[in-house]
Amino acid sequence: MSIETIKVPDIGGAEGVDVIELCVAVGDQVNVEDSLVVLESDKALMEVPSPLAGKVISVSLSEGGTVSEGDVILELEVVAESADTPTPTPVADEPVLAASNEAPAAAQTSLEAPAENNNETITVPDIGGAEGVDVIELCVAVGDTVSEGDSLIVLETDKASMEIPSPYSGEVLAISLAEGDQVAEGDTILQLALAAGVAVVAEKPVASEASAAVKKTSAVTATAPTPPRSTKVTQAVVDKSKSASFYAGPAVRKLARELGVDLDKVAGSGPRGRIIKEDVQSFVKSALASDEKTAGGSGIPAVPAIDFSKFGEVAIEPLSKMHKLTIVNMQRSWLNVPHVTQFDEADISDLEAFRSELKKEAESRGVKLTPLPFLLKICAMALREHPKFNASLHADGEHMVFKNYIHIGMAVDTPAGLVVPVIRDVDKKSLWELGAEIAELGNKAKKRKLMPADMQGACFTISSLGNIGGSGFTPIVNAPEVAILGVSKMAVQPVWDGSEFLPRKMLPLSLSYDHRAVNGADAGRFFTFLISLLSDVRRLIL
Ligand code: CAO
Repeated sequence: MSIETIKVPDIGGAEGVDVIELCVAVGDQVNVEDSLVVLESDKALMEVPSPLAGKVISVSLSEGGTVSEGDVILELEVVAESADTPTPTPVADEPVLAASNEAPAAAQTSLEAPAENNNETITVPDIGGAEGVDVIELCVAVGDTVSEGDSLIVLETDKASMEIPSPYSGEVLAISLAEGDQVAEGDTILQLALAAGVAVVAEKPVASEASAAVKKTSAVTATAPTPPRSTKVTQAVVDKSKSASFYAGPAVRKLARELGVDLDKVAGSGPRGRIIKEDVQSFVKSALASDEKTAGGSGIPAVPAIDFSKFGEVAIEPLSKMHKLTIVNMQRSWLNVPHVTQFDEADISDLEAFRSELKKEAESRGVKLTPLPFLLKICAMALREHPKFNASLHADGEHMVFKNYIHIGMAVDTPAGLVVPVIRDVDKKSLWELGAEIAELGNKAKKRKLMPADMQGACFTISSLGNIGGSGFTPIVNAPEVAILGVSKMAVQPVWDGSEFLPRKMLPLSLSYDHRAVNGADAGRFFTFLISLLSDVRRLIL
């Protein structure tokens, strides 16, 4: 058995030729003429065939790198017969470096002075005596620059997943392991060209140096000094199985971080369910495909795209920015908030009588006193009385935020779309002030003069369709608020007072709430309180 170094053959004098494909990996058995690597120059694509049959024990190139004639491609462990077999040797002008345990002298010549070329062989540190431990991930490739502490490989036993960190900074020259290999303490991981100024700590060499060398039968491992088995290395081994609910190596975690993928959601297809890069890539692809197929990317089947012109004449017009924003807001609230809507009617006959009495005074003040200022005032009282409605679920999902201010949003339909200006400190304002502010904000909304600050900070919203019509609707909660009051058109209705039917002005109301934040009983109490105030506005002064 001998170790043969396979080099880049004569490639017509081209230099800096791209390595576009590595056709073999450590551990692969190759036959004569099997392609080892595919190179691409400006002019040609070249497959470099193997001149010998054998087992790949290290690969010195990586995809994306560049090479020239004479650069080392890999090392082959060649059985004696095969080595003796005359082979076409287009691979190297110079004699292939042959080395074996039986004849290490030649190899020693080139490797005996590590201090000069400053290369180090990095081996598997103390892994608690475990043997036959799976290499589940190679975290580096030939040509990579690593810093001390960077993960080189990830090992996995029945009990733990361990990252093996680099004891030194430097450049990876050759890798002696492949994913799927099994290793034990002392086995060679890779060759590192130490970074300038990095000194090898002169500690006790790994005890199993000789056996590791024999196992790999590599000229390099047979003669190069083994790295110090420092305590640091041993302690730096990280048990990943305890820190995550998934198995994934650092390279995969890095990729996931870059793509914003939550690895908890990715199914691993590697050994023992380990997540590999391809799993992350497939996850992203399917997420993108799902986003394309669904309006909100929430796994909801898409509304089919229909060519309506097949059925008759159509006009296609662009959506306004405001409309697009409304789409986003509505969908977000509708999909996030489990809605419940309760319906009731308030007898506002007395309120309407009072409002009618105030009409002249309102005119003299230049204020239009519609039912809305009363509704605002009464909602403010109800919110103060029922703090669960003047609250929001905290974004952390662990807390409720109770607000000690009462700002109420008021839905306003405008030609450009729906907007919700906010009236601040409703509880502290008079009906006249509220009436004036409703008119002012309503006008600003219709003239598109609202500033972002005018539409922020609401605790609750009123959506009134009272001047338009309808006997009831289910308003959508303006999340993160937890409730919204829908106001429909007041109508005179016969109401039984115990002895006769009386014509009463009944106002249909609907209260939608976020059932995560508010339960039905809370909503019932809030709604009843609200209705009682609307039915008897004298209570406003209590
Ligand atoms: N039932 C019957 N009549 C009602 C009513 C109700 N629930 N609410 C208001 N009205 C009456 C008012 O009293 C007024 O009548 P008068 O002119 O005879 O006094 C008339 O309807 C028009 O009121 P208004 O709309 O001018 O005033 P408002 O205070 O009720 O509302 C504002 C102000 C800015 C909210 C309103 O102009 C507006 O834009 N409404 C549209 C609301 C909307 O688009 N909602 C859609 C929400 S979609 O989620």
